[in-house]
Amino acid sequence: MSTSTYWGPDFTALQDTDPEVAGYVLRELDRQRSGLQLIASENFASPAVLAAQGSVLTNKYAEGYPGRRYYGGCEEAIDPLEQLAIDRAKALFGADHANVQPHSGASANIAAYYATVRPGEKVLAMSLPHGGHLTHGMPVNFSGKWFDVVSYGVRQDTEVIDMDQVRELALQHRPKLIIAGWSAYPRQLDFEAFRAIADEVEAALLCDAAHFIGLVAGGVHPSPVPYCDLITFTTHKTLRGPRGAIVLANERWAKAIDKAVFPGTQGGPLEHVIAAKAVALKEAMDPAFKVYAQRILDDVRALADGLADRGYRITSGGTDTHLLLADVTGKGLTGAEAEARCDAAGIVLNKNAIPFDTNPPAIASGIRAGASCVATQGMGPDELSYVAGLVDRALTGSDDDRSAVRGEVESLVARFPAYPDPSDA
Ligand code: DSN
Repeated sequence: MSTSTYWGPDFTALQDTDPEVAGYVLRELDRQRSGLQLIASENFASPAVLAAQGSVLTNKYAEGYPGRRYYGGCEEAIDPLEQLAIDRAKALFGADHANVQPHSGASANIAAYYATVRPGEKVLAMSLPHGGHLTHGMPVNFSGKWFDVVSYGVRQDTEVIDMDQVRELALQHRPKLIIAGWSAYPRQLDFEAFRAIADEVEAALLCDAAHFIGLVAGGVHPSPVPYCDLITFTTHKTLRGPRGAIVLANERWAKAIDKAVFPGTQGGPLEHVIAAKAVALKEAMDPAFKVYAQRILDDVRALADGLADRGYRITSGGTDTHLLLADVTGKGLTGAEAEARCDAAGIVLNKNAIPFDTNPPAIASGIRAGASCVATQGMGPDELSYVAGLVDRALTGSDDDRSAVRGEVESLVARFPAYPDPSDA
């Protein structure tokens, strides 16, 4: 094995070869460092994760699975590396089986559909306007076009999923696949109840755990693994890894999901990303990750309380995940206006539909905010209580107020830097 410390990626080479691209990388780094990142689906992957992803592993084709490849040259490093990622995923989540090849959450869900249903068959999933994902049956997505999707939602009075409605719809429509999972919902799911309903109608049960899987890894959220046939999740949200996804399966669905990922819906796996997933899984196995996961919950609750104290309606009355949805209409704003005002103050979050929203999705009546990034930076509940005040001033103040808030945001993030420069230490 080479003893050289030179291993390929070289930022100076990038600057020499393509200063424009290098410039955009630095601009984005600067943007991530100088603002408050509250987008619930984002996080800051560690330098170790970034290094694995930016490695020479990108050069290798490896269609197939460890020990069963369609290309030579995989035995030395690629096979044991992918197996390591698989073993870590199984160990971390106590799963029978893991497939670490999906390129994204949507790809993982496509594979899950491919394994469980045929075009035209019935699927029961959460409605997008109530917090579901576009791959859960949105009419302009493959899921809505190719499958007969029936949607369940939240109750209007509680804004919590109505499990009686889920059961009634399942009994009425007899879906082949039921999806438990969401993109914008602040509460935990009742996996046991979903399992009972799936068993009653003999449906496969998929959990789309993309948002909350890091909380599961950190032991602060119930695990879907004992109850669900398939669990898809992205690796870059609360799990804090690279962009990409993993599917877990029970023994019954293991072969079907492997065939569905490759050759069913993907070609060559991205082994550099799989390496970065392996690093993230190792980081999530460290006891420090449990502390991190708890900090996310403490932080988002402080933010929710701070906003509620200032007159914002937090949907469902609070949160027990890493995100909150706040109705901003009580302040005379739409979600789009709120997003733009926060942006002007250096606070990055997104407009979001709230349940039973009367505004169209591109306008929306709410904002979604998550604490994964700020918790990675080491901010705690005290800082998030302060952030609630900054958000309120950004939303309700003047342009001058937003400039002042931007200055305070810069001071705050300077105390909790993302990607601190080791040479500054
Ligand atoms: N688009 C992601 C989110 O922001 O929730 C989910 O894929």
